[in-house]
Amino acid sequence: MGLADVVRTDLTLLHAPSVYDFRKRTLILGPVADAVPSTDEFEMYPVGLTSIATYLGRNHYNVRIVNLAYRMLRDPSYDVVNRLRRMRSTVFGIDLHWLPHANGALAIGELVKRFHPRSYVLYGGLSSSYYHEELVRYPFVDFVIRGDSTEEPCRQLLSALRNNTPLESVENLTWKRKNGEVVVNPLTFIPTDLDYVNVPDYLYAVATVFKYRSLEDIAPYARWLKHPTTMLLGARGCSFDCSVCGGSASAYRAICHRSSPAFRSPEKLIADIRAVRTFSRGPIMLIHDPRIGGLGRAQRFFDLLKRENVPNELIFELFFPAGDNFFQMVSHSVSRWSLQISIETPSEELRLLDRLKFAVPNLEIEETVRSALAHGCNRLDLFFMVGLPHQTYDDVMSVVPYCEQLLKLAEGDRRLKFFVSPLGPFLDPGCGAFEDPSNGCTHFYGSLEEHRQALLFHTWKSILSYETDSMTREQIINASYDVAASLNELKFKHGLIDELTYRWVASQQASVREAMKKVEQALQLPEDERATAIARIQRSVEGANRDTMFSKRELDWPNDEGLRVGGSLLLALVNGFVREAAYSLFRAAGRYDTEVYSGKRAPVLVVAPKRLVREVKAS
Ligand code: B12
Ligand code: SF4
Repeated sequence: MGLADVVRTDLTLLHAPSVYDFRKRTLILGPVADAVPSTDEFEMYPVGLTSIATYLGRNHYNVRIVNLAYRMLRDPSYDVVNRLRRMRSTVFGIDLHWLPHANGALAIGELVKRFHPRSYVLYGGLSSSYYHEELVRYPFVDFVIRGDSTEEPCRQLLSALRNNTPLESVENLTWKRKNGEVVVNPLTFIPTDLDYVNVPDYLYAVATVFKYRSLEDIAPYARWLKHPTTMLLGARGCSFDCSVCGGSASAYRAICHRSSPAFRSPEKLIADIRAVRTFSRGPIMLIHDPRIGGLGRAQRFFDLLKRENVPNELIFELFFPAGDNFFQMVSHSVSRWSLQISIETPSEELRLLDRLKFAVPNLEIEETVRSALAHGCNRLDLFFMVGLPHQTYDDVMSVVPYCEQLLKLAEGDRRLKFFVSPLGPFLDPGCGAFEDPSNGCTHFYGSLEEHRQALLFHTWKSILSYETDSMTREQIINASYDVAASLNELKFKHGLIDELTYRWVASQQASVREAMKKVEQALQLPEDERATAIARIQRSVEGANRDTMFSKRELDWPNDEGLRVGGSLLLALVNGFVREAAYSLFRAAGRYDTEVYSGKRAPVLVVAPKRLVREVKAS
């Protein structure tokens, strides 16, 4: 005990880029990140890293988050190897939550182990949980913690390592004995609700800017400082079962053994909004349809929201139709609000076949749009997807006339925004379409290692992990660019985008098609000429992944007023500072594990994962 305990970092959480050496490789990963705030290196870390850090902090462990992907993107000369070499930590935790990190996350783990052979390397996240047995067999991996809620198992692990107690008692842990034997501890930590921890904990993140003197280590994504959209996590898990989603009800049953979502209570969501307001005037997005936990919960949330008088814009998702009653409730509770609706396809039949959201007649979608706009929705984003099972090229192209029809119904209302993007780069492991080919998809990569290697191909023609019963990979790519070009025209024609945006997207589309052609031609060259030819075209390929379906600026919120530094933020920082000082005293006194989870655990599912997926499908 003493000073060494106070300063030692117990856990360093590292977020890797999608491809480790993306700065050196020619890559056209495809327009896979157009619809999310981050770039195609997926520099956004899982929100749960902040909840792990804050939960462990309350138990007096020192935890630090370092967003390596963001650092590498921001600064082309950022020396990641040197940075890793200089770090000190008992455990290095790496998120492999999204499978597109398979390459970067494994490379970072390998480097960490090389520089710190006596430290432990831990992985976690949905993909890690799916591939835990394969993952733990890599020589540089010591531990995988499975499940959607790992704050308490992480504490148990740090406690076991500190006190040298048996690892068999750490919930959700997959690990190796000294002789290499793999041990899979039961997945028993499945909290029934999400109130035991702050998630996301933005104030933890802000406080650590001062503790570790780095804003860049903790920044969520490249454009965040200019466009600080924040989010509230309504639940872990989902009650829907879309066949292409690795976060569907059946996927959570199989991967996390969760039988129903863990919801965050309305009271906690309001507390989260208060925390965000201390530093941001920007929009706040609630993840998941507020109604999936029942109408009573939604009503309570909106009642509390009304009392808060929140000036920030609130963005809600909808998974099924809503009418006048719902929108009345929303508009009475918050002054500015918007909607995001992913109907994925205008085909009613496909939505039903693929078990998607809005598996209802189009008339109900149109009525939802009408009602939302009539009740003052500030902006309504509609998302469509390319590459769905059973979806033909013509189905994809039908997105454009459908958008035109919606515009006509809404009398050209410019609050309507349309977005289309392909499903990719990978089919989510655990989703119905991945687990069972009768759902209409064939995937080319099954194991984690295959996905890791796939990310090294030069274009998304080979990286894309699947084809469907109705389109090959090449057809999915062509359909993506064709529908995006048509939609760009439509948006310009109806004044939904300005001329600059229209021209920019059109020129990006032309460049990416040209770049794809050049790379494909170079790949046909004899092996000894190939590398030089690829290096030569590297420059023209730069930026080819960006703004090809639409401009990222179209996703920005116009009244995004950015970060603010006011009295309440300063108060929160002082609180954070006092709290950290108190934790240090506890650490110096050797007092750990004082706020152990005492809430409910969901019953453990005992059926083998693959069978479960099939059972859910059959039912
Ligand atoms: C919200 C969300 C987003 C948000 C991101 C929020 C965020 N920063 O976390 C946005 C919209 C930006 C997003 C983007 C993407 N998403 Co998304 N997303 C979701 C969604 C709807 C909810 C996620 C959720 O509930 N998280 C809560 C829990 C599960 O995670 P958590 O609290 O962050 O972390 C806990 C655990 O995961 C674990 N954990 C995580 N990391 C680590 C690390 C260690 C060391 C340990 C021990 C534990 C651990 O412990 C945490 C704390 O308990 C799911 C669908 C669903 N229903 O799950 C899809 C989902 C997770 N997304 C998915 C995908 C594919 C993506 C994209 C790659 C899509 C794309 N091509 O653009 C991008 C990646 C963006 C990036 N990284 O930059 C897939 C992932 C499938 C897979 N296995 O790969 C999902 C399952 C479904 C889907 N297709 O949308 N997503
Ligand atoms: S895509 Fe479907 S299953 Fe996945 S989180 Fe959204 S509603 Fe749930």
